[in-house]
Amino acid sequence: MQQTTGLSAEQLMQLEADHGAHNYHPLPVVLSKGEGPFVWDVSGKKYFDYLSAYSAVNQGHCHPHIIGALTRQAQQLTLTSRAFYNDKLGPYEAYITKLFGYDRVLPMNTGVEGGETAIKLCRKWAYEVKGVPENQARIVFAEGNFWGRTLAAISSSSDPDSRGGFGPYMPGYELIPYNDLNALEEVLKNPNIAGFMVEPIQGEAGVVVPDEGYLKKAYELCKAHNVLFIADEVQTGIARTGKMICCEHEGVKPDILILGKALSGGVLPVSAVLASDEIMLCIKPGQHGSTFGGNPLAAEVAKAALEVVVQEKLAEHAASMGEIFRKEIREKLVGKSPLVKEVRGKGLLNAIVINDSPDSKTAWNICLKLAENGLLAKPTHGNIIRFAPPLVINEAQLHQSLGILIDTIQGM
Ligand code: IF1
Repeated sequence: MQQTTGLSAEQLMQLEADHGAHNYHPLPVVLSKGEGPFVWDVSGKKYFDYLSAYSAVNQGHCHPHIIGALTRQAQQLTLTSRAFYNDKLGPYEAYITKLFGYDRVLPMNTGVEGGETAIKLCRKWAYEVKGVPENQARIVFAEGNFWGRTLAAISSSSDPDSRGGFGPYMPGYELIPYNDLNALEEVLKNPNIAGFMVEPIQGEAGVVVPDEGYLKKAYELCKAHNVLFIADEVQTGIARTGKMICCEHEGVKPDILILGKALSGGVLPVSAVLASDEIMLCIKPGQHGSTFGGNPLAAEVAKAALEVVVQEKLAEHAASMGEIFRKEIREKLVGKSPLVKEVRGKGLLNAIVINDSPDSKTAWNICLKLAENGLLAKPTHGNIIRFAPPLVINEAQLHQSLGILIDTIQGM
């Protein structure tokens, strides 16, 4: 039975408008329930969720195995801090390191904290192992990167909206074009470069898929220059692109791997940084941490969330559903509808590019119409619409939702 507040959608939206910061511009839909690939609004209307909370809900909304772990552990012990041991962290750490093939994990909460942790770790390694002179370590990023909202994260951003008006910025970064191996080779000539931090597919930039071989070659260039390859798989990881991590498509094992979002199945903020002994043991007691990182509730939830991905073979499923998705969109929309220029993506991380300028309202209006017809998606950068349903969507549901998508766009 759905619990309601007794307030209308209009009243609920007005409360946010009146009392909340205006740092978001949501679609006018007020949700109050989720299950699998579906969400319901306060009036009981059902939608396909084609955003999955920005790929945090890969396992589907309120997955019983994850919610079971959450509710069991919530009644037992939620937080101890890392001043003491707890009985759930060790088993989780053993599980996640084995699953992804790393020596060690450092647990944090949000994705951006994972990125911060990776950079701190990389800098420490640069000074202690590589031999970079004090305070000289530099980290390379690609233009269009997005890894969160902290000052360290926006300091690497090339997006004026994310970055503008928040200076001064953090030093020690290099910015090169994405998908450009020559630029990477050039910047790596600087012996003080410690790491290259990159998204295997740029999410926020609009699901930008690099050329085949880019990641592999970038990794090899990093190796040749004794530079750490740091993969931000906060959005692309945990089966979203059809492999457990997206780098696997090119046989790359990152030196530092950052996971977040779906690591908890969207239940609470859980992130993780994975690395080898050589890298991870550069950080000693007292040098990094967090009140909530590694708490027993998060540990149980994350272990359960990963078990779902493994047991339900969500990576393979995402790969095959993604093939169907792109094939259908290509056959029915690309070039057929004057509105759709391109479809791109991997697994169930896809986007269509709308044939209009980034400052037009076309993509926003398509999303409003899609919502009316029972499918939720959100534009990014004005003229790109991301399509990322929960990976548990079955083939019949995929075809049904594709029907909504295709009919809506063809009808406009
Ligand atoms: C917002 C988009 C997604 C991420 C990658 C780290 C983080 C993110 C690759 C930080 C976060 C978000 C956050 C959300 C919108 C969003 C997003 F719209 F910007 F493009 F996912 F697609 N690395 N992505 O994508 O993780 O600290 O938020 O847990 O409004 O900021 P976080």
